Amino acid sequence: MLWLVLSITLGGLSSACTRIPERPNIVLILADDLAWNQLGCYGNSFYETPHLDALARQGMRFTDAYAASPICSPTRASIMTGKYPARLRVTQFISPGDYAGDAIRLLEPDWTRRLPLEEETIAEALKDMGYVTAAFGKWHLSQAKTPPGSLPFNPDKQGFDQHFVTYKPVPRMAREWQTPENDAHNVRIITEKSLEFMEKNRERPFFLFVSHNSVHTPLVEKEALISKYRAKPDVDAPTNHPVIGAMIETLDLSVGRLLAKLDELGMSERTLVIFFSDNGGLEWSGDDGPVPANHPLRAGKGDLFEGGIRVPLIARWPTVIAPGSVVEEPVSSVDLFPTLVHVAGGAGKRDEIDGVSLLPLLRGAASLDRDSLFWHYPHYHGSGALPSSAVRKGRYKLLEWHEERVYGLENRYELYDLSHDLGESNDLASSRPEKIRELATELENWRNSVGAQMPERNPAYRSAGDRRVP
Ligand SMILES: [Ca+2]
Repeated sequence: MLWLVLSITLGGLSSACTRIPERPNIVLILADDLAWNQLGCYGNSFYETPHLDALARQGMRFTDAYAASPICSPTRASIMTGKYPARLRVTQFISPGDYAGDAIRLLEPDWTRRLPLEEETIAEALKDMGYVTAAFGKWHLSQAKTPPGSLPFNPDKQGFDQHFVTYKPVPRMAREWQTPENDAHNVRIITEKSLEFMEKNRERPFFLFVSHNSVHTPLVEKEALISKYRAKPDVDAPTNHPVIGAMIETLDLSVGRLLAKLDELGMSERTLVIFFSDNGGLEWSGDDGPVPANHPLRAGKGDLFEGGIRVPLIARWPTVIAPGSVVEEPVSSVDLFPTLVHVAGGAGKRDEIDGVSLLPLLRGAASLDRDSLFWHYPHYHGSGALPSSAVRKGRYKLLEWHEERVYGLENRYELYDLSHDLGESNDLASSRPEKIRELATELENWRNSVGAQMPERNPAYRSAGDRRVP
């Protein structure tokens, strides 16, 4: 109670004297399957994202930000807890069909199909620090994606005072979405609940998690908006998709509405706004097979190549972040938990979690006290991605393929120098054996340290099969 009285007193002082730092409001906006290359501020000239581009101009843009997983649920679990998906054992999206049968080389481990309630979430941590908390939109951390089945593991069981869970639309309703009134990917309802929450909680620090279902498939939007992108001169370029353009514009408009509300309420200065994506873009099919939708990055959602894991990250906090900052230090979704606790006035490092606070970067530091980032995906994915692990250390990135590891095959490792080879096209594995040994050892030590579950040899496996199609 004494603490509460003190904080109310300090809050009163700070509104009278703007020089005293206040605990900021926090708005975390998460896009679904938005690719690194799909925003204007990340170099895209086809998609229109004026509000996100302005957010980057007013704040900080990260060039080397990563999702801790190439798919939805594990990254979301890492955001909530600051822990690697491998440590949580939430390593696959919830829930795919099981890969089994005699054409599959590896059996996947028995992973956890929900975020266990005993894990401390960022909402619980901030709530304990006096924040009011809300989650609106996609959750995807329980086996059932929407109520009533999802209720036992919904956000209200994980520290969120208010919540509203949405899920992507069902494909058979596609015709209905083409009407002007539609809200196919729930962007409007998620946005309106967020605006209302900010309005109602303007007098106290809040943590608002705006978790969109867009731009995940199915690819649908209002016809009028799609037509605008169909009419663009460069619509035939392989990475340009008119429906995704329309979906991204809708998402960007939502961000604009949230930022306008912060301005209207006079809260922009004391609000940290973060925009992030949960994994890379899904590669769609063109006339000649999969389209390199994440170009210049290799592959897409499901893969540990850069296209699957490197994502946009923008942070704006006017009293702390210098406008127009660009940060090249590699950062991960596991860093959001310690960062938000740190900016709220707590400790920047907790022993039990994997991430580190990004507050030094937000304040202008060029780098963090951390050498390496890790990924572990012991699963197959519908995109054709195969079980793999990866480590990034400085300019180098090592990938390890588990089929090759388990069966003692060649080409178990691939090594890339991202400073010269962003597209991961020049494998250095045969020319840099000492680097392979160093990074492979580091990767294996990390897997052991977090108790990573490993895929195992499938005794029923009979066929060499096609390596890319499990
Ligand atoms: Ca996703």
